[in-house]
Amino acid sequence: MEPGITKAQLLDELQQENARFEALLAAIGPARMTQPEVAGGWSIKDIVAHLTGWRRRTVARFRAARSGDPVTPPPWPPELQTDDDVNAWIYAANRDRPLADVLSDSREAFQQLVDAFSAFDETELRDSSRFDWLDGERFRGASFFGHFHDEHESDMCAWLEQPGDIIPSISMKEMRQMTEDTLTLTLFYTQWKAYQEHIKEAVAPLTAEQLTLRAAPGLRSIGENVAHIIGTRIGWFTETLGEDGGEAKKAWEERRDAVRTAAELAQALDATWQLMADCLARWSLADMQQTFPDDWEGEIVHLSRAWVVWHVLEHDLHHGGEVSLTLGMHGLKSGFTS
Ligand code: NI
Repeated sequence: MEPGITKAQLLDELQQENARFEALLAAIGPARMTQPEVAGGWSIKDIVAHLTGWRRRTVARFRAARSGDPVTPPPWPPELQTDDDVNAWIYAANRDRPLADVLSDSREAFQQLVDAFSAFDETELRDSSRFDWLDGERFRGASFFGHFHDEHESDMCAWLEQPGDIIPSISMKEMRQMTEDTLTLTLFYTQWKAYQEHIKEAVAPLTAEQLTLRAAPGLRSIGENVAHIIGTRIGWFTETLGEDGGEAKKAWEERRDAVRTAAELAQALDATWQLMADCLARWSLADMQQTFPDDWEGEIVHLSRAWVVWHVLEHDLHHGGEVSLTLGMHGLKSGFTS
């Protein structure tokens, strides 16, 4: 380990590097990970499998350094000598595997790496003679993402920035400069949008009759749940926080008691998402901390913008779950119900 850093710092660096890697994968999204020919004929899934393959060798080496046992041989045949041969083997072994398995392997291998380091104490980590394959080279957290940064990150980012990107995303250069807090928030917001897209896709094809389906007589129907999600977004952002709801609010409130079609609900989900996304992009940390009075069953409470954002997010998830359950109960399968 590099002199001057502690074991805690090393583990922290590893987690930060991994959070950036996961944020990049989240921004690319599963639909695009299996498209071929991103880089030299490989898909994003192939790149992830490639990184996992080599990471497993690293884990095996550190485990052997810990236990004193011989290094567990890698899964590829011992006669493969060059990196190119090994790369071709890893590619072929993973090419036809499901994306979910490849991603879960990647996460498992990262956890194994963290566990392998955690098994050493700080003095051992500083003793480079224990890690003979490193030839005395000192490492830190970022070292274990070096191959990703040097060889694959730019291809993955270029792919992300192609026109037609479904998730408007920040550039990777910006992502690298982010603090951990900002990175986590960006991930939450990006995935919140992905979640609302799932609700929208599940609801858009429904007939008027299907929108009236409910889980039990006293509960909201599918259409009522989605309308409730939309109305709640508008209520908190415009009435409590005083944002100008613009067209999103006007279009919704003009027909306050109307029964909406699936297309109207889908459109209103988009319009209210845009209203919220514009606010989230504009608000500073100080804005997020500013409070607003709200009448809570006769008692005035002071709620921060940050709390309201959390509350609307949880409200989307809560009623989105109800929509998913109701769809499933009535045999309306969609990607959202699984
Ligand atoms: Ni509610």
